[in-house]
Amino acid sequence: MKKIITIILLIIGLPSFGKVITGEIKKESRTDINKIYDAENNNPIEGAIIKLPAKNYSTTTNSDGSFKLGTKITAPTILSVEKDGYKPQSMTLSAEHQNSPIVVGIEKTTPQDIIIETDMIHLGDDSFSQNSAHASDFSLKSMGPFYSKEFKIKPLKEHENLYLTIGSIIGIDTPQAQRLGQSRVKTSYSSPPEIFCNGNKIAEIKINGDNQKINIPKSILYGTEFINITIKTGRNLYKRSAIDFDDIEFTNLLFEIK
Ligand SMILES: [Ca+2]
Repeated sequence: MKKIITIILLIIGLPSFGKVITGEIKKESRTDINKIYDAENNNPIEGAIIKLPAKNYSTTTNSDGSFKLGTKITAPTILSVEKDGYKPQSMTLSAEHQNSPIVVGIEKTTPQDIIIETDMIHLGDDSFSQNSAHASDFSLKSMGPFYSKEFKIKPLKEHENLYLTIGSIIGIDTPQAQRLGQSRVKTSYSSPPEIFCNGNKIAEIKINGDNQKINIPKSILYGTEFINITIKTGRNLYKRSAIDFDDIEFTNLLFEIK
């Protein structure tokens, strides 16, 4: 008899209960835990290092890949993930991430990957408007208007190409960044940061964002195994009296041969 009542209750109750339950699950998942997992097999990753460099905050993931952000996100800031054997990963967090879980899949490195930089680099002159893209979260001192690094690669095979990925970059005040609402500077704008490889300009970075990928033209790699990569920040195009370099921050430079 008890069984029958239960079943009847379930049948009568389900439609309305269903709604309530769904609502509760949604609410729970909004405050759900942040997690780092292996992008290939979906396994949680323990011991990954999570950093918010601008906030001087760092933590590691638990055995289930979970982690807590012990700090409040009010303005866009870069979160980076590091784990031995995996490609460094980063993402730009905004205030919206405060109330939704941060779930990041990371990929194993291959012998073909060359990790150039995992530190946060600040280019510019430490003089910037508070309206600049993400300026409120700049915390590092500038290393000057450009960054440069040299490394060696094996000669590329015919079918192989070399790609540079910039994990995350913030602070760019170009007209394109302004149009996207990334910068609130109204009275001026800057030229884009430029990327040089072995002295050749190969790209301009016009907008802020994560995982911007650049194909290095093979023609400039012939006959050399040394790669010099230089990133120059832009300059304020409205300032005529003195040079004002655009203050930007970036992290995670990765070269991949594919
Ligand atoms: Ca500046």
